[in-house]
Amino acid sequence: MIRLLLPLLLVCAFPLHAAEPLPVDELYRHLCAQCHHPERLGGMGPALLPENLERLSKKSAAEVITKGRIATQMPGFEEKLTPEEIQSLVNFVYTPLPASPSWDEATIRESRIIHHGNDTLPSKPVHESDIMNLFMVVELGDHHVTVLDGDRLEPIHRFPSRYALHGGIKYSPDGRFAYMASRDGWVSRFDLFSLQMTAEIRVGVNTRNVAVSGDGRFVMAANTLPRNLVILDATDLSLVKVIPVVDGKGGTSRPSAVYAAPPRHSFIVAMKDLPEVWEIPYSDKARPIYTATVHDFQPSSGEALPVAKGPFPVRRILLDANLDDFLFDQEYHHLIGASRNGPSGQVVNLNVGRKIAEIDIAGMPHLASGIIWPYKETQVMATPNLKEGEVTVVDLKTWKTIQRIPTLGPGFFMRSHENSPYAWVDVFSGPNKDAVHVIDKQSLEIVKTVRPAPGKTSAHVEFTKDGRYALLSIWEMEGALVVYDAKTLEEVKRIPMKKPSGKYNVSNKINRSAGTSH
Ligand code: DHE
Repeated sequence: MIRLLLPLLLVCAFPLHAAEPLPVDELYRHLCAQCHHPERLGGMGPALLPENLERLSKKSAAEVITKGRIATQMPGFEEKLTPEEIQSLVNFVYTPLPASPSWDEATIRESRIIHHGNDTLPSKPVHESDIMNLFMVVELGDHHVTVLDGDRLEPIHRFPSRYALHGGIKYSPDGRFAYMASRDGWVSRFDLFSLQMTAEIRVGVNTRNVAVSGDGRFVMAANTLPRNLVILDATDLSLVKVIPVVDGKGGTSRPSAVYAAPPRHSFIVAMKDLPEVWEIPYSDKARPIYTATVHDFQPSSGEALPVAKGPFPVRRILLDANLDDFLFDQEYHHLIGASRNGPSGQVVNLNVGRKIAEIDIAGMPHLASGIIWPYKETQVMATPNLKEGEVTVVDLKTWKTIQRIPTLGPGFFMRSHENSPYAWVDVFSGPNKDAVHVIDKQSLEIVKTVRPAPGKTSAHVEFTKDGRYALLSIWEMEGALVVYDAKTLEEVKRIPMKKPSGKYNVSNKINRSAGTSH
């Protein structure tokens, strides 16, 4: 109780508009440090560092300090602070720390919270819903997650999440447990049988995303602060290993993201600041794949280094360029990546450990959102573009760009399903942010553009398990999920939500549907 009341007690104890303006670090120490940590590394409240606040404008930060944040312990300070003091606090929290903060193994271990031990969990679901057709929907507006039944298209549960979840929610291979990461380093494990959080751990100060191994034994988190990879035991989130991201020559890097590559029995990590891709096997079954004979590569300057020894050995694949964004072909033989500002994309054959082709996808493709489908005699990959109004379609046999589909503006997310003839892509920014295009996967043409809430951002589609319905977010505080019949493209219903962002269907995720993110 005291913990919950603390922010209010601190505000009450602070004098109304002090006669002498206090220096900003004093203001911070009196009003913020208790919840946000004396070094701004986060505590009950989120970390207040530029890296963690990237998604919050300074104007919105000033509003939060002034009015508080609904449904959290953050009080408003408008009666205590002048607008100038509020602005000085905003500037303070957007100033980088003089030295990179440390978040060592002991700190990680100490942060772990067991909410419900595995021995207390039920052996059957406490609800009637089909686990395989559940969605977890992230509601960024008030930092909650809704569990939605994809058959009845109704929410069955809603719970508070850590501040600012980012990246897809990942599931254990049987679909029972969900793993989610917040931008400020919390990894949480949620049980879809009992609908409760089982464990949480803070793995770093700023985290990019998490991946779950194909055998369900490990979770890997990619951290940008500190720059490392953290391996957790998936059953209780206990710490297994920390791997610093270093190149042996004094270079370090932020990981772009980590993904599991289940057919390879490994995790794959690309780097933002080093021209390298790392493959980290989580099982002894992984090794033979590296030596498989592959005939489709040409020599490049890249060179695969020998696999290091020890648990979770790191195999470093050297490239010509850093990769900000990437995805895999369905077999996980190839990684398709690009630098956000690079002139083209590159294809890395993971078996031989080399770049084998360049592809013409200039203009900031958002490859993490790329999807794949069969097309004529081949397979194609299609990606939205963060800078240009274009969906780029690439043949996965020849690595040639076969179509550029003009859209009404830059797009963020793209989705389809094996049972749907259509791919959906949003127009995330610009004057047409309310538009979502529906593309025919064979003619490669836009066949319909929906605008479910004129003037409001509409983005991120995901399908039900059978591909019958497509669920789309109205990305607004008083937003909604809009459910479309995926065949007729007509609206079926709306479910009110607080700024819903990503939604993740258990079956599509664990079966690695070619139409969704993995
Ligand atoms: Fe994301 C996924 C990177 C900004 C919402 N985003 C991802 C992934 C990466 C990534 C690498 C895949 C990780 C995974 O799913 O495990 N995102 C980046 C960026 O580099 C970028 C442009 C800048 C940044 O600040 O990190 C960025 N992302 C955003 C946003 O501004 C969005 C719209 C709102 C937010 O939450 O911050 C946003 N990103 C998302 C969502 C996913 C995501 C909803 C999961 C998509 C999915 O369907 O899997």
